[in-house]
Amino acid sequence: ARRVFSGVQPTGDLHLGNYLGAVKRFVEMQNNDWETIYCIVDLHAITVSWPGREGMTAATRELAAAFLACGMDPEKSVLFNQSQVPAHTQLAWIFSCVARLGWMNRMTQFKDKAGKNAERSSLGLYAYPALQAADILVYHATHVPVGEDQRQHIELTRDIATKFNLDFGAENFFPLPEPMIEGVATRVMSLRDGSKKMSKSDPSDQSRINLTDDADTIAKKIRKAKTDPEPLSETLEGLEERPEALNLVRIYAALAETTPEQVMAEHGGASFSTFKPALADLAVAKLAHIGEEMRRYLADPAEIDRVLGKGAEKAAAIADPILARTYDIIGYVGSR
Ligand code: AQP
Repeated sequence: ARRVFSGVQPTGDLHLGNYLGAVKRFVEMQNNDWETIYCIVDLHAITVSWPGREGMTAATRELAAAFLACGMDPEKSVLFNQSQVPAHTQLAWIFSCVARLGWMNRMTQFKDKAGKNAERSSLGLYAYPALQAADILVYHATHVPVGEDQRQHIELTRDIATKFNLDFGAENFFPLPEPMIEGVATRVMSLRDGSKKMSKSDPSDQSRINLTDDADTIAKKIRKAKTDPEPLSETLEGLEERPEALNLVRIYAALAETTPEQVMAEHGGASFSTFKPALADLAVAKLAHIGEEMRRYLADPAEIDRVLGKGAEKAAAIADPILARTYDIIGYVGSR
């Protein structure tokens, strides 16, 4: 069976990187006969800081609205928030007894997010990848569509599955999930710095396009995006040393659902004063309605909560029996 799981943190507005690297692909897979489970990972969202009670609730509803506005269909995909399905945390404990400290110490996202002051980071930030492994494996998911930044965590998930199966004598119990890091937009870069990924936590709002930005804001951010003074080269190879230009070409290709080669065939040699407006028009056509749709969903928060509650029931119906089998494998009294 092909079962897809992926999660997104409710930690602020979704940006173009989250959209092209994750959510747009979630919707494509949903519409292509995969069994799809998509989770708002609210437990992960407090590993760095807490946005306050109202903030937490609002961020979760906003992310649900963004998913729905992007075309996620709760009849086709299981859509829910993580804290409503306790099996995630229950399996995470077991995985934190399987994962080795040496493995966790190698996680680059922890190093990036903890910064210089690792001693003051939460235990949750450190243990995050074990919970992420549980998120995926509690569904026996086989495929995980994510951006490039998540590759190492999916590899860790495979290591945890392998070691659990071996140590507990449960051959092939947990599948080894495949990361699906595909397409031209697996790592969308900042609009201000071609060497940094586009990120929610970048202090500059000019560095990213948010799905809530209106048409004017989207167009303005693209017109102001950092580039070098040269026009586009004739071929894609010519952009190798020009990360900002390459990023814009890749964004164009992803939005137009074509290849960077095709974009260069059409726009190669163009100056940025013609390429940027073309990209701005395309981005507005593809993105501006998402913000409007989001606002429409957010006008009825009770309906969003109902969708998430129903999704959580469906999720638990898959996860609970897998957790029960895990307990049985371990030999916990009460599970046999
Ligand atoms: N720049 C990106 N390009 C392509 N894909 C990206 N993703 C994130 N940034 C890019 C993918 O989006 C999904 C959801 O991400 P997340 O919210 O779980 O986590 P994140 O990676 O923490 O998002 P940010 O924006 O990068 O937040 P901060 O600033 O907190 O680090 C994932 O599939 C991710 O790969």
